[in-house]
Amino acid sequence: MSESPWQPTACILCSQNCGLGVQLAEGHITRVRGDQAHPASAGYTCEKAQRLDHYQHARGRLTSPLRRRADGSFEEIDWETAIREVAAALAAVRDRWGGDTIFSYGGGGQGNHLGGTYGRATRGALGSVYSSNALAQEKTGEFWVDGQLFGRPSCHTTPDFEHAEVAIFVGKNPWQSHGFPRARAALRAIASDPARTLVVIDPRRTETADLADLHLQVRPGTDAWCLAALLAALIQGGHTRSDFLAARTTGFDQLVAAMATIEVDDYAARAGLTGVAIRGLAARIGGAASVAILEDLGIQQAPHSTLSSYLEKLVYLVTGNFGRRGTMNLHTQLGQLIGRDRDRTSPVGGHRIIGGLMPCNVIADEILADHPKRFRAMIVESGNPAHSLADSARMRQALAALEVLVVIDVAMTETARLAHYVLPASSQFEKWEATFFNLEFPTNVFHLRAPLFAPLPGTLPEPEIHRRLVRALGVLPDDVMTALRDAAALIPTHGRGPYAAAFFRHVAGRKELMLLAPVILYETLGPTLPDGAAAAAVLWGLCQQFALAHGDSVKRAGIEGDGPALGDRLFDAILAGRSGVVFSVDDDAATWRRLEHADRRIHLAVPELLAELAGLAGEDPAVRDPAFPFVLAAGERRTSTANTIFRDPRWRKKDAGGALRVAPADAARLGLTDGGRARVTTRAGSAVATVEVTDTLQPGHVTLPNGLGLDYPDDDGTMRVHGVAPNELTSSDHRDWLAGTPWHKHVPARVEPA
Ligand SMILES: Nc1nc2c(c(=O)[nH]1)N[C@H]1C(S)=C(S)[C@@H](COP(=O)(O)OP(=O)(O)OC[C@H]3O[C@@H](n4cnc5c(=O)[nH]c(N)nc54)[C@H](O)[C@@H]3O)O[C@H]1N2
Ligand SMILES: Nc1nc2c(c(=O)[nH]1)N[C@H]1C(S)=C(S)[C@@H](COP(=O)(O)OP(=O)(O)OC[C@H]3O[C@@H](n4cnc5c(=O)[nH]c(N)nc54)[C@H](O)[C@@H]3O)O[C@H]1N2
Ligand code: SF4
Ligand SMILES: [Mo]
Repeated sequence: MSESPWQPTACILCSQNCGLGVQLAEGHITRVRGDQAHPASAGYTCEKAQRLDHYQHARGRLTSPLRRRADGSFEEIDWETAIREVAAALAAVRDRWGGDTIFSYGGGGQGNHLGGTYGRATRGALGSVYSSNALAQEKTGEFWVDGQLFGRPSCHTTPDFEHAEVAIFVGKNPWQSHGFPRARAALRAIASDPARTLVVIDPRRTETADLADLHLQVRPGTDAWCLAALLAALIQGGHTRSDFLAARTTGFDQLVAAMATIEVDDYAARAGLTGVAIRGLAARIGGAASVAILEDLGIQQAPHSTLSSYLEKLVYLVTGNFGRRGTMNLHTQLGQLIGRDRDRTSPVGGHRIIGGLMPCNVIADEILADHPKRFRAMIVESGNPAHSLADSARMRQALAALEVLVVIDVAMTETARLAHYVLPASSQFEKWEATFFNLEFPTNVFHLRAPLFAPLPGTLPEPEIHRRLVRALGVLPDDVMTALRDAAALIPTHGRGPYAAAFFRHVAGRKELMLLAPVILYETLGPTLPDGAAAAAVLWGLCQQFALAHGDSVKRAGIEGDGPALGDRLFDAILAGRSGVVFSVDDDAATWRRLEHADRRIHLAVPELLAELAGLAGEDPAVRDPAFPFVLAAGERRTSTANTIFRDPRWRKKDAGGALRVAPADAARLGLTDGGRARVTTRAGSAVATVEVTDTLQPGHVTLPNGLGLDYPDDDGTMRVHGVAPNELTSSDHRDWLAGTPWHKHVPARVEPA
């Protein structure tokens, strides 16, 4: 086998998208290393990237559009038929029930967001207005809090762990899950520096906790008490920054009043901690020159989730750890991951829609309700809601009740099996791809990846799928397309100036056309782009918008030009920079300019959450239903998990079956042994898993990994399910009252030998 030269690409397994160099042979990715030229990851990778060929070369890749027959089986159809029928079926739902009854889900996973931008054009052509994705089962509570504090849910903060004196992780295990650049290297650097402090708040002694200077081993689900105690200790101990609070915030008095009655020792005890430990942490934070904090699923998917996000943010805000190096900042974004709009509500249940995202836990209700505006059709792209959303049984029932379900995926997923039409996508290494996980400050990086392989025969990249759907829906105005094509023809001789002028004249400002803009750009500008990079055309529009809004940040990144020329140069740099490019370098004051409240201040008091906070006094988090005495964390990140991006179970070197982790005392009491089998039962379901006995867990706490329970063909072609699908065990009503986010980390459960 002769291998190709090293080629630049990126890892698609988590939001870091580390730059990679890969070698290829006979359609396989044979060697993988970190790409030193990538401006953010700079050669860093974790062990999982070595296994990427299991994604590229999985068995059971889809190679033809499929149509479901009346008996539930699928037949292969050609692309022309598929596009014509899908467009007609969706248009029929639009005409009969309204475009707002066509719901869309997904649009990208950990490594692929380019396709999702084109999906917006299909939605625009259909008048579809409701959508969601995985962010609405983890991050929308945090986004809502950001909206209250900073002005809009899209005001997203990023921690500067590279420079922070104190780094705090709340319900986050970055050793395994990463979540910021070069995570393990950054953690080691903090841990080995005596002047810096690594703090972990987690019920489990995680790999990150093992490195930490301070591990607050909270009782599962009690972070609201822990963080309230910490905040009270900061305020009562005089560790707040009054100059910062006076100059930059409003509402601090209301916080002080809300905190006045909180007994630090009492709240700490309810969280399984001591007042001494909480006060010690408060003093360390108060005395630090800089503190950065990252929260994740451990609080976002546990009781009082939105309140916990709020309290976590108040910890850094009341101590003035915001808007400076080593603290928290508001970063630039080349493409918005979420909508900028303030809240709307869902059509049936009136549930809060945050950042444009429908709460995932109510999607089934919004389909199954007897209501004129229930969702009748759904487009799912690069997401597997029948597996990844709460209460799989009910989700399957809802998906089966749709008049039209269209799934765009690389594999025959649990969701695709319920579809009327399945459209096979080219893999993420067979097309131009990129993500909008560009979340860093002050230096922010975007990476456009070139394809490594030709598309698998029978598959199409999403931009082409959406172009064909939009065409079949007949919404592109001929005169506009002709004008733009004529202007594009001048690009070789006149540059993109005339094209930009034509685009601004014919498309910009016309709402119905702006919705279709990705496909308009793809069809007209796309063919002029080098190396067949037509799918990058949508980025031209984003670069223009970005340069207009953040011209100084673009220039600081070393890109020159003025007006539309600056956006053009940025676009050219992205097209040329195969290892990723710095597109934005912020100045120190940038965070303050990004505050979206009219008074440019941070609004500390959030009445809804202060009311919830007051309720903590009367709640005893230790109370459990005797029928379900355990807390099951359903979906832990491990070295052997990567969402459902790998369907091939052979990628797992360790923990192949996805063990149920159990504390030694519980194992002894229940007669469970390491490697034995246990049954775990919740209100929603029951499953049997292999047991791993581990002293990293507290008694009463058990965990299962995320991403397992997928089926995959054996050597002889028989389908076999590997491990437990966590959402067979979760319930959709077990969720946050405000954001609707699920409490997957806190599922009441019973465990017994099997
Ligand atoms: N290896 C790997 N990495 C991944 C992924 C993957 O599948 N595999 N997925 C990616 C994705 S999509 C995401 S969203 C991130 C998620 O990344 P994380 O949020 O770090 O992942 P989890 O392991 O789900 O949960 C984090 C921690 O929460 C703790 N926890 C559980 N209950 C509680 C609680 O009540 N309170 C507190 N304070 N902590 C609690 C758990 O012990 C765990 O250590 O990971 C990303 N990275
Ligand atoms: N119980 C429980 N449930 C959870 C979690 C948990 O901790 N516990 N974690 C949650 C979290 S944080 C997340 S982010 C979600 C993740 O779950 P999902 O949002 O469902 O996303 P992924 O598992 O990343 O996989 C998405 C799909 O993309 C497909 N795919 C891969 N490449 C391409 C491509 O190029 N084009 C197309 N069209 N499709 C492609 C894959 O085959 C897969 O079906 O799961 C959530 N579900
Ligand atoms: S899984 Fe995440 S941290 Fe590991 S190599 Fe891939 S992108 Fe980087
Ligand atoms: Mo996630």
